[in-house]
Amino acid sequence: MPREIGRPVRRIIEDPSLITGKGRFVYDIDFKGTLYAVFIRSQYAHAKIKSIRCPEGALCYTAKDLPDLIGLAKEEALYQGQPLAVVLAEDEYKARDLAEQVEVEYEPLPAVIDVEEALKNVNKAKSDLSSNIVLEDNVEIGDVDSAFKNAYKVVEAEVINQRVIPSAMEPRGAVAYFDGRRLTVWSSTQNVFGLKDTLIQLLSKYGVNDVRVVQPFVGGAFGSKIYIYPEEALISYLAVLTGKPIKWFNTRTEEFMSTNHGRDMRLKFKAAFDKEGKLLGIEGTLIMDLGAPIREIYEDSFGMATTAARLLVGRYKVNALKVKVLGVATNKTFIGPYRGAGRPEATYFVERILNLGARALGVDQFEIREVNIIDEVSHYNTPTGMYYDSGKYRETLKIAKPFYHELLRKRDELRAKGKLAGVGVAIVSEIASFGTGTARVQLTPNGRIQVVSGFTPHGQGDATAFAQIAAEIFDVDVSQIDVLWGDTDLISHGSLTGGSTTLTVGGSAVYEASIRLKEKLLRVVGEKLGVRPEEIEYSNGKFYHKKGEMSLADTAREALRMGVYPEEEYSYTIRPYTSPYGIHIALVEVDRETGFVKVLEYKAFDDVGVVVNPLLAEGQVHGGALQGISQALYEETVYSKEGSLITSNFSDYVIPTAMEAVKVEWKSLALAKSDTPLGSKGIGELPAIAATPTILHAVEDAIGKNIYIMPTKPELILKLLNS
Ligand code: MCN
Repeated sequence: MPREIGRPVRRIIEDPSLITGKGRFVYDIDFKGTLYAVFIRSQYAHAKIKSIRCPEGALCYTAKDLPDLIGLAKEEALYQGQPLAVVLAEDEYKARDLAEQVEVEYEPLPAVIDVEEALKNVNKAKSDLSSNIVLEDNVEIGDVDSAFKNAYKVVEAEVINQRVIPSAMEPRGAVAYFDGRRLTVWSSTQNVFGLKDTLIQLLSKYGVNDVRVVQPFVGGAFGSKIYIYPEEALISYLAVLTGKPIKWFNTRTEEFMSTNHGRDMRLKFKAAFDKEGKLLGIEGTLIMDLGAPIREIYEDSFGMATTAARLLVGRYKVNALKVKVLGVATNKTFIGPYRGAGRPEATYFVERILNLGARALGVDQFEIREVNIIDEVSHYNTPTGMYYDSGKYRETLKIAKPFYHELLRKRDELRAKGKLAGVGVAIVSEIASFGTGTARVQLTPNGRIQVVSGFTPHGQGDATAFAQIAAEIFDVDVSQIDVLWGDTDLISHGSLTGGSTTLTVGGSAVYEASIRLKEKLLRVVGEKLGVRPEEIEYSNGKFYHKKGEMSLADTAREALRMGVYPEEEYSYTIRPYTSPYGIHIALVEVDRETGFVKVLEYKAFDDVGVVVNPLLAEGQVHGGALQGISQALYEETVYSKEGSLITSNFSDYVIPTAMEAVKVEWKSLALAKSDTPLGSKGIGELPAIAATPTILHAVEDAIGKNIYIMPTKPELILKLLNS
């Protein structure tokens, strides 16, 4: 029997229905008598809502008719697209027509759009704010003053990790069905248990305590479907109120305006270096534009900025750092988690500091990393309070160095032909895999093994990896394993798929539950055969003893006859998290005439410990790296100065297509394992974190100019080339 852990198994659980068009998404769920909900959204970024007039006889509800919900505007709209009211009709088109007839009287207020303006506090993003700076934090370690006193060179700059719009293929949507006692909600969410808990909190005062949330197939999320949004809660309430099934689905423009945006942090810094490029200290202010001041949201999101500040040390020996962190309210869509959530910003900032330092000192970008890198760590606490479980950082650089030199040679050949070519490097400093995960593993009477997970994967392929883990323990083919997930009825506890957690934490729960079930089954066989469990051999899905043998199906039936239920549930808690890392290297060519950037080569050297399924993990590297490249080269969120989202659909907001897709090579290093039963670390976010600075550095190297903003649009490059 082949070892299953480590085998590149195709997505046997997820793909058959998806590639034959049979996968069921929220939009495919239709009940007779469904009412369609369309939301009336604020046209203004900032306005008082003076009145809302519903069309005569329409099923129309404003915030005043509805329970208090996070994010629903009652008196003051805080961003364009904020829901104000909802209409219901028997079909989607009628509902959209009705929505257009709702009259909202606004009193426009000055919109605070630019974060620098917000800091001046002339206008406030919400009438009752005394300052737009709604949250603050400070991170300070070591002696920053003496670091600057001893500096050979001080580099000062502002680097911006721009606002991006998570662009999952499927916008958010949900269907709510109330049968008189029980509420069932199908949602394009990545957080079924969070949604269930919120709905119970909200609706128990209306007598609804029994709630089931189901996640059908979800067309991606990238962190933006973690929050519990007002729309999901409202349609659930309306299903209870009207007794009718309610369905809602965002258009792309609604999605762009009302689903959390990501990133939007900037660092104003000065950094002290010695002659060789050793980073002696960093001092600065990290400003996060939180977007709309909705307290319940921004108190959470600000954690991304405080994490970014603490992760500014990267994998380097940084002993002096002083950073003020400011959370600033504006009248734009609120910021929330987006692939990496705080770690991309941290990696971007520290990698930019190193490259700007290298350029100022005339030191090679790879060498400056060799000067500053920590050799290796084991259960290491950074001076800023982060934790790295294990890592062989210098060895990683050693492995990657020949490739860097190969790309330098290729770059120089291109340059010799008169081309603008550049090489970029970045070390990704990631922390991943958090919290608790639960799994139940059971043996069915026909000998199949069923794994139930409390996680909510939505494109990553974790279900196939779970099947591999169970198959490994039971020494059977993966095709003998069934995996279920994404339904609060299946298991009583669960966690959201985010923070690159599902394989490491959820997989460890599957692993531990499988081992415990196998031990339980050994006891059943022992009792049946009248022998001690230790005397029984197991392989290939069969228990062997000289007194007889039993298949898994026999054992399941025997267990049931004995009154032993052949299942085990296990909750695994990771303490505190894993710390994957890697170095990414790219070669780009910039077209002198048009300013277009072409990525010629891209290679990722990543260490995520044990890889359960290299095909799935590499898939994450391909998609993630392209997403990171996209932030460096294409994605730009533009607001008018009044706060209208200009880039409100895919004709204005650029994401890469197959034409821009890049061939990404992946080298899994597996030098340092985690302490989890699987020895794995998360990979879901790492490549997206690494790719942005890697590409920016390559473009900078190609054009020979410092770049402080992203994306590096052709017009920006041409301007820099001509400056
Ligand atoms: N894997 C593995 N060995 C490891 C680590 C991971 O084989 N050591 C495999 C896993 O089996 C899984 C995949 O790699 O198939 C990613 O696993 P993991 O790193 O645990 O990440 P999660 O499954 O928790 O996914 C979350 C992560 C995040 S946080 C975002 S955001 C993101 C991402 O995954 N959003 C995605 N990748 C995405 N991919 C798709 N298609 N869609 C999204 O919305």
